[in-house]
Amino acid sequence: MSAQYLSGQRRNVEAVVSKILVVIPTYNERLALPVTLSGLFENQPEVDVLVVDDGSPDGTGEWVDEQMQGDPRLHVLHRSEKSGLGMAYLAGFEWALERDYEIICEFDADGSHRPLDLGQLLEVAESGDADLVIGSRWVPGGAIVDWPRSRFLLSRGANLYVNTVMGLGVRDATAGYRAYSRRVLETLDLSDVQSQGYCFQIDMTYRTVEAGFAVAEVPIVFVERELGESKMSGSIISEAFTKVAGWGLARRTKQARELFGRIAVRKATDVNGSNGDRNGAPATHQ
Ligand SMILES: Nc1nc2c(ncn2[C@@H]2O[C@H](COP(=O)(O)OP(=O)(O)OP(=O)(O)O)[C@@H](O)[C@H]2O)c(=O)[nH]1
Ligand SMILES: [Mg+2]
Repeated sequence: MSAQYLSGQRRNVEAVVSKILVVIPTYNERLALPVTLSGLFENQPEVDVLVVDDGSPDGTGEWVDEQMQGDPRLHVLHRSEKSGLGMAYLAGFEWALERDYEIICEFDADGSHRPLDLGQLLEVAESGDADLVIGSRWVPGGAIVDWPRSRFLLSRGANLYVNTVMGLGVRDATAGYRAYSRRVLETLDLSDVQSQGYCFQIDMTYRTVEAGFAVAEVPIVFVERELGESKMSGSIISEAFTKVAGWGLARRTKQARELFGRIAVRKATDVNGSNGDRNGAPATHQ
């Protein structure tokens, strides 16, 4: 199913029934995480948060340990070493699926994702109109604040590349602000996902679309981080470039096969249909 653009309303917390987990991967986010967490709980006090920390040398994980004492909504997964955004999210998803969360969100610690936009994503996720809701920078109403031109071009270029090569019909396939319904994560073979950097987001989008789930994009305002350091690197960019080329080839080949298969069946139906008429027997084909 193709993606659609939806502009959600502020969520009516009174009507909430879903159990929601926001997964936040962290590596050296000791400066940014406190601001992010307080913003999140202020805007959506009923959500739970799981921080997946890869042994941050700056003490992010230990800080979460302390905060958890006074707040049952806050949880942490400590992992021994930095092994990429993708692996951190997969560990978080596994943790969520072992519990009774119905909507599982992705959220960056670095201040780029505004907590006040989460209501829109949850509104659409809870409506059941989509199984994956993406907070999109590249649909009408979406925006980016304070990004240097190089980052703007990288994100825009990456999404144009993904759309041209793979044709997923998603404007912001690299976005890391998301809400998945539980059944997406239960259905996909997560043990097969190997992507590390923001390629993980493209990988998950691809699998979600291919599995036939509905994807919606709601506009968000993305803000450049003010605290801490970016983990973007050349290897993260080249991982995405190479993998997208392979996925694009596989997807286009599959689409071509399906198209030729449909044409072949239609031709066989036409031939057998006229035979069937002549013979007075129903047409069959294998
Ligand atoms: N657990 C874990 N978290 C990570 C890892 N790499 C990045 N993160 C977290 O993933 C989120 C996004 O990472 P960023 O460094 O902001 O990377 P980005 O958003 O792709 O790049 P920028 O736009 O430059 O900020 C942040 O919360 C990071 O702390 C990792 O290897 N392990
Ligand atoms: Mg970031």
